[in-house]
Amino acid sequence: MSTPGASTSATIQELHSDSENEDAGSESGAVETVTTEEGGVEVKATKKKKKRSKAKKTMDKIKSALPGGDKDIPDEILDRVMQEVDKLPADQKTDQDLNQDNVRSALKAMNLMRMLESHSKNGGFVEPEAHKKDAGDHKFWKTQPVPQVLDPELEAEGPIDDAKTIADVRPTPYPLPKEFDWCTVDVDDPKQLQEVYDLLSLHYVEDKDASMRFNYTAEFLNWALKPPGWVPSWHVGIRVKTTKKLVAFISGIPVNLRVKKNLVKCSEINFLCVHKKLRSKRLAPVLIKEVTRQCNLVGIWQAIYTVGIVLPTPFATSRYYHRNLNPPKLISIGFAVLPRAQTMARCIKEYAVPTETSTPGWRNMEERDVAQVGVLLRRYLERFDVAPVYEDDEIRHWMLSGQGDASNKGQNGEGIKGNAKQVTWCYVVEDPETHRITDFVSFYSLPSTVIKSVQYPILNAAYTFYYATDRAFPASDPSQASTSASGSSSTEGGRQLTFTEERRIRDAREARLKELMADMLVVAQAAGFDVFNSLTGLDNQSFLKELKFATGDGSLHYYLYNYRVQPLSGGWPLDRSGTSGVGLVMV
Ligand code: MYA
Repeated sequence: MSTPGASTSATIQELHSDSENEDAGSESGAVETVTTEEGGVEVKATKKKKKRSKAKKTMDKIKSALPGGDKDIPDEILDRVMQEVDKLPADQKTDQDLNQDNVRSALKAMNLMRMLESHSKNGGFVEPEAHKKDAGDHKFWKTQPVPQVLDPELEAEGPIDDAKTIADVRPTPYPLPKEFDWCTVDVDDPKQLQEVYDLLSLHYVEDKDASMRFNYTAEFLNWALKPPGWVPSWHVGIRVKTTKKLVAFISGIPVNLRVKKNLVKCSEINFLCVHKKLRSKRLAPVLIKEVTRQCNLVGIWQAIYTVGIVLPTPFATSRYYHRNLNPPKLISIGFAVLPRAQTMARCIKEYAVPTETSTPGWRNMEERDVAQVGVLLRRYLERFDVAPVYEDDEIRHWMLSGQGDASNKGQNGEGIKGNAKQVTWCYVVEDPETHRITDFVSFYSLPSTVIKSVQYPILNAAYTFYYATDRAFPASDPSQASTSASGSSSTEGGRQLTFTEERRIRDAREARLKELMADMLVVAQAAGFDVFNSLTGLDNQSFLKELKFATGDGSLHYYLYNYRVQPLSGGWPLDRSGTSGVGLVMV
């Protein structure tokens, strides 16, 4: 999930709203509680290997050598560390663990560990008022195969539960209170898709003060819920028995996720929503268990999901950033604040972007680009610890199928200029001489309802999606980069890169990303978006500051179900590496 919006002065996070203002139909107050623990999966303790991995030993040594610990990781320190690494005998230098990105990611992950440790001790992490529970207080989550606490010594990465077969799966749905029925929502049926839209548009994620709520459009949902290989039974709904009204929903879609070196077949869980009048009745746990059962029934035992709140236990945390593209509107709706010392005219000037893109070879992505974009993106995402592995048909789906109806251009939705029903905007950079695709960028459109504004009922927000540039790859000649045999960013022809070489690549990648993202802002503003939102995952840190993204207060936490992995960097706190361990974007 994403976040509906935030002023740079107000906290963005998910809200368990008490609001009474939405229509609940006849089901209001009709339920007692749902029994939640039946069929709960027992958590198996993971056996820790006694032997510590080579990487861990290296990190421990580096960490203990750092003056003042690893809280801030200045380049000078990394320089020193990497210079020492460069001096090592050749056989040790080829160790994959000893490159700058790995050293930095490990040090940053230690930061996350510290923050989460402090959360569980004093409830002080990110959203203290909403999350006072210790792991043991999570009546539902403590029964699930998720890490209950952060284990800084974790070495046995992998599935948590013992392996099961489909025969072990409960054959019948979990019981619901007698007023409700399960349903599979057929999102191919426009009427049922509209029902999901209606539920989410009134009851899905809001910001902290309930001033904004996501408004995922029907075309967005149609795109997000039906990637190649989608499983109809993973679109789980709850209806009121008498009226058939849809009052709760959860969805899964398939994704091949690479977690470090392992390929994990997962479901990506999203759009969990319970009608406001049915909150706090333990329907969420039963929805989660039912979608888990549906996944298990087709042999899927792991899942990935993102949530704005802290549950047991995130493996990474990213922060939201916001680039103002329409100061008068954002200030009017309270999303941004006009600094006391600034006039509106100056603010508009401050956030103005050029009217034309400047990258030579920049053009819309088309069907003929799918294969090249696939090669480029797959290789780019290999640089992250956790990332999807998309086949070409998935690239085609995520990048092109969301582009709407190109034969019907004009005003799309609330003033967005684009194709009718356009959800994604995707661009490639084609080398004018070789015609090779050297870069690709994309963003998606996710409006929010501005609940309290009459003048501006909709906030048009663009969100950074996937991108890739061949400047991230090691090659003496960048134009050769994407034909290089090596898939790793830290080796060239099997040779470990020196720190200087790594830094040269990092600088080239950052410079290129700034150019590309600057052009994304140009097309987003020209299309009429009010704000461009970005998380700190992927390499987004590289461009946020320079392109005038402001820090939001919302965080997004990444979770794996039935899979343990060491905590890793979600790109926050920002540092000069410009990168993170998270190569996944969940819409
Ligand atoms: S994140 C978006 C979530 N949606 C919203 O925020 C929309 C607005 N809010 C609501 O609709 C409700 O407040 C929801 C909770 C439905 C969120 N993820 O029924 P309850 C736990 C996981 O009385 P309600 C997204 O879509 C809570 O800690 N658990 O609460 C990804 C407590 O458990 P415990 C959550 O407020 C979803 C229990 O539920 C969340 O009426 C990933 C209380 O239940 C949350 N966002 O309803 C789901 N919020 O006592 C996990 C609360 O233990 C997928 N809770 O603390 C896991 C993988 C499954 C597939 C596996 C396949 C192998």
